[in-house]
Amino acid sequence: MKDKIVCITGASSGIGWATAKAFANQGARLILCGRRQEKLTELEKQLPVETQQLVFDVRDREAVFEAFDRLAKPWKKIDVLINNAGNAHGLDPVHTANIDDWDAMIDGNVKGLMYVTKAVLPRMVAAKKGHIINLGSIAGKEVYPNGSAYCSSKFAVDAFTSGLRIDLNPFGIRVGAIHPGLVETEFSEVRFKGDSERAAKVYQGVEALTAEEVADAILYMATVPEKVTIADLVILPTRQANAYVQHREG
Ligand code: NDP
Ligand code: 8X3
Repeated sequence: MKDKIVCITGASSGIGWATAKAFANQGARLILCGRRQEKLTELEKQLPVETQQLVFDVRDREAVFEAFDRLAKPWKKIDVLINNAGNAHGLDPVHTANIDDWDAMIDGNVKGLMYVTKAVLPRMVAAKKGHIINLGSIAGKEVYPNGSAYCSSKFAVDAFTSGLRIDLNPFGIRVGAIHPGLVETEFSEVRFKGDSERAAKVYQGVEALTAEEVADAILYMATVPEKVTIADLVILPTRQANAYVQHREG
């Protein structure tokens, strides 16, 4: 990873933040993306490597392309793109769900990931080199109650990842996805719109994964020999059997 350019979306929190640290420890140069510039600056101060910040909302198509256009030439040669930005909004049955929540999830988790990929791809294709790692979810493998829209967004990430791997196969560009189960981050705070008590309950008694454990798995995906592609990696807390079965203590 030494001196490789690694671009991480959603670096301002959780899995993205931990992934930035893991790759920085291996000497990668990092492009850190997110909407909260102050968080990206806080992270940058803790990293012993060269970094660039790109502040944009992945849902804003023009902002995405402008941000990558603005990068100085040497930074445009991205070796690894980690499409991590995303969130759940709400946990509701279809008939009572808020349509704005649906828009946020489909526009961010699906279209946003596709826009960023499209912005980064031309140079990878020209160089016949590169690696794209998408953050899916166990929610993109199985549907759980009240999660239809979030699960749909992550099923779409899974499908897009498979399609991308097919399309990029002639160019030797590696494409894979990691699908975590419960990871204790800001994720549930965002899902429940700041209701910390409800968010904390999601992780009670299940020994959820940490963001660092997921980051280590992403680093593994990125550091296997170039002839190897980890196409699909599901990572769960041991107490979680699938998207909707968790053994809770206490
Ligand atoms: P966090 O809420 O801690 O982090 C989400 C990150 O995504 C933040 O950095 C946020 O940055 C960024 N982000 C969200 N929406 C946008 C947007 N519209 N534009 C730009 N950036 C955005 O959650 P996690 O770290 O847990 O989640 C990271 C990824 O992992 C997501 O794709 C999530 O779906 C997935 N995942 C999470 C699991 C979990 O249990 N936590 C399990 C499986 C998958 P900012 O707000 O600064 O823009
Ligand atoms: C996040 C994991 O189970 O809350 O993708 O959907 S879950």
